[in-house]
Amino acid sequence: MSCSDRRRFALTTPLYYVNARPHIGSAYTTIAADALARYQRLKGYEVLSITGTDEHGQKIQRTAEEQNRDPHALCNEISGEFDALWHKLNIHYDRYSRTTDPRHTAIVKEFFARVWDKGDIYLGQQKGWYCVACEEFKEERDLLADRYCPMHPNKQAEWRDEANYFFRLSNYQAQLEALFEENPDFIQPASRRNEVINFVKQGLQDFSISRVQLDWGIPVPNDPSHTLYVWFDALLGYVTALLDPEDEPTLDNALRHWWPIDLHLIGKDILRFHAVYWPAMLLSAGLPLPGGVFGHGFLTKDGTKISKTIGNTIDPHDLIDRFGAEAVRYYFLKEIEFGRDGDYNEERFINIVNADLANDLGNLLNRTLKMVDKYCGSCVPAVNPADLDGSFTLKATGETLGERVDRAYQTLEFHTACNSTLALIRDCNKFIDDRAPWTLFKQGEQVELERVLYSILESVRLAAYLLSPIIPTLSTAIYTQIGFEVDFNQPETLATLDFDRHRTWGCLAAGQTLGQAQPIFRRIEITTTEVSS
Ligand code: ME8
Repeated sequence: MSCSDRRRFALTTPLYYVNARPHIGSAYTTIAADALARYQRLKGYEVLSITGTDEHGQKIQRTAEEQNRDPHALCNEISGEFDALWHKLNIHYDRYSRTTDPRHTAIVKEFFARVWDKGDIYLGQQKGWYCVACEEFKEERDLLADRYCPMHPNKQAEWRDEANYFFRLSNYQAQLEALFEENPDFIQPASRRNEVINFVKQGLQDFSISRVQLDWGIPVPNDPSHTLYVWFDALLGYVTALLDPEDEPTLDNALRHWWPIDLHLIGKDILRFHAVYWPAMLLSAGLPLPGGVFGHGFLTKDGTKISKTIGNTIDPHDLIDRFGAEAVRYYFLKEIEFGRDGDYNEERFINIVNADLANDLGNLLNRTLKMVDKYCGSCVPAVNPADLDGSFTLKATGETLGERVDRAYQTLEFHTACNSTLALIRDCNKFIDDRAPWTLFKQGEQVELERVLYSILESVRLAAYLLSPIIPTLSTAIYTQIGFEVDFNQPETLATLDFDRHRTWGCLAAGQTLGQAQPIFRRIEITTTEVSS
């Protein structure tokens, strides 16, 4: 997804339902959003990263009823659980939007009034099959046998026949088609774009934006016997998030600084809401449209979507407690091509983080620092990278890596960013075997020895820099051991690292005093319970 020219970048995760504790699927989107936000900060962009919770609607009301709980108490508890997980996963968000915030109600009312004044809302009769788990009406032909929902195969759609307010989506058919035509990147990846274009081509139908048998939500401003449909309310949570804490909750205040948002990062399940309904609502209210929507794939377990409603979840706390936040962040971004579905497999998880983080990256750093210490004193060898000829293949690969990884982050190909960087690290391991620094030392080839060790050390540094949006704590450990004073988890300290210099091979300065060599990532030992669980 290309960023606009302004040196500012605002992005959102979905606002997650609070019907159940967060699972690894919610974490997946938020990890990706955090990696992208961190990359933009590394580039010197001012970033606003938004997440939060979607707390109204029938799904939440029913969950509270089933648990015999006050919905407010349920929302507070589960919203707090999401927040706690983001801290544990080392996710830095700037705004946490909760749709039960009274300021949000003010924004929704003002927005509704604009759409009402435009003449895009009318009272009609809604008949159809409703999936409460999706909070969405479904065409009968899209449901499974006995009207079970394909997204939640354990939930049956329910028949509804009631008076609802409708939004005139059909008015926006031509404008949406023009939007997709003129902005081919508006919906990413291309497969999702085609899906949406085909849907719109079939002809857009108005959708209902109120419910009558629902208390838990925002009353329709000019008819409080209706409650606003949860999606109409929830999408506006992105706008409420833009208010500064001291602002009066008005649309003007919310939209003044950060609107339009550059990117909505979502799963493919909620693509239609973001790529069709949302732009139409914004067009109706006369507001500029977001930069784009990226709909990633599903994490599956044994081929079925991992879902709170289905109940086949993987507890992210358990993964983090056993393997650490860095391993979890790395595995999901490296292993699954962003945009495609990916099945979770614990044995593969362990093998990948052991191979990449413990063996290839961690051991390489440790071995290299020990050799530098032994053969060159504890400083970066006095080498001018310009003097390294074509036999230093690491230099040639390293010199193009920054560009390649930049493209990968811009297009949200996190797996490519990881794979390209790890390829350089694997080349380093091979380079050590080929050049055998210990033999160069014995032969008294000090100049060549220093060149070899410099090339490796500089490649590890570059890899740590480029992976810092994904594994910030490991990257900090590597940078510290190479002698920098920086913490990739502290956005303020990033200003001390010039992006163009640090993403370029050859930036390491001769004579820099190295830190203490210490293992950065402990190998995960496979136990039979871990593999079989
Ligand atoms: O849809 N694999 O909330 P939600 C990958 N409240 N990502 C997954 C996933 C999986 N198995 N399961 C969930 C809602 N996700 C609305 C959003 S926005 C204004 C309102 C992620 O809690 C993915 O990002 O059901 C998906 O779109 C989102 O969680 C759905 O979260």
